[in-house]
Amino acid sequence: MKKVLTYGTFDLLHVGHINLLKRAKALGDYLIVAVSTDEFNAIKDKKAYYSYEDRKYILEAVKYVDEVIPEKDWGQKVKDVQKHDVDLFVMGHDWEGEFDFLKDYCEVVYLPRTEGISTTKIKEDLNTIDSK
Ligand code: C2G
Repeated sequence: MKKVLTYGTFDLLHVGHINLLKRAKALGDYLIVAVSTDEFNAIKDKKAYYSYEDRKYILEAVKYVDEVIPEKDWGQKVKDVQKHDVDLFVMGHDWEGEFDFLKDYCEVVYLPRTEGISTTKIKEDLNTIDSK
């Protein structure tokens, strides 16, 4: 069984996230998603609309996702790959090269991002609607 691992905040789940998860799952048999905790988001200087618990619950309902674990810090990836016996690490290409150190432990693939959508854009567009 080929195990795939990816990380992210996955706030306000949108087609860009789904496209990433769909393609990541297609590269293996079992997809683990490490979702940033609210505390780690603060370190990433991100304020998610949904709590960690809600973002985890939503992702667990996505058919491409087999398991959701917490992402608590930048330094856990090697341990996660080893603990979960991961064969392939996948991220969007906005992270190209950032996680190449994992190549000593598993395959590393960066996939093209989905253009025209992001959680930030959703928030900005909604704010614009409200102000009309
Ligand atoms: N993504 C994408 N296309 C978009 C938006 C996001 O492919 N239009 C991908 C990102 O490249 C990432 C994943 O969806 O692989 C999750 O995106 P975010 O929730 O923004 O994750 P991020 O804040 O980049 O956190 O340790 C890694 C970090 O936790 C990554």
